[in-house]
Amino acid sequence: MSETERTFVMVKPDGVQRGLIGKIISRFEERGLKLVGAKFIQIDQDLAEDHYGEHEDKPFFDDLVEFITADPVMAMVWEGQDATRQVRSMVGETDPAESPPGSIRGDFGLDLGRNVIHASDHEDPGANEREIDLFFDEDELVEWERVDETWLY
Ligand code: RTP
Ligand code: MG
Repeated sequence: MSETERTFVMVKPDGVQRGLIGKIISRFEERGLKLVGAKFIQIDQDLAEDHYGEHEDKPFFDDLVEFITADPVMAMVWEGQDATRQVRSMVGETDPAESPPGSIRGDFGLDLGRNVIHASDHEDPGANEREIDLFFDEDELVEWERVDETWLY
């Protein structure tokens, strides 16, 4: 059995404005992942620049920061077996046009710059923990047991 881990997920401002928070949360719940942290916030400039720091030299960086700070986001931590990889496979590719139907970006997105959701990169070791630390204090994360866990694992 793979390791249980936590991953960081965020419904971006376009997903919030389009009323997709509930649908997106339902997908992760139904998959069997466990919500252990959530906050509805508006990201400020500093947090945006930290979060997307890996892209600071890219031509799209300023637009990306402007977009992610423009309106509220729903920031969450989800826990489960191999959660980072599982969530990324549910999210799809960076470009919705390359994302298969059935994935979140493939079902809800059309445009690269309006791709509805962020999730920690499973190919970047430690990205999940780094992003969780950036957005959440330890005491904002809740340890609990889902009643169906015995039947998931
Ligand atoms: P995210 O970090 O937002 O979850 O997206 P991702 O891992 O799939 O993609 P990443 O490479 O980390 O890029 C971050 C966001 O920047 C925008 N982007 N624009 N114009 C471009 O070529 C370009 N490339 C990336 C996308 O909105 C992407 O989600
Ligand atoms: Mg990324």
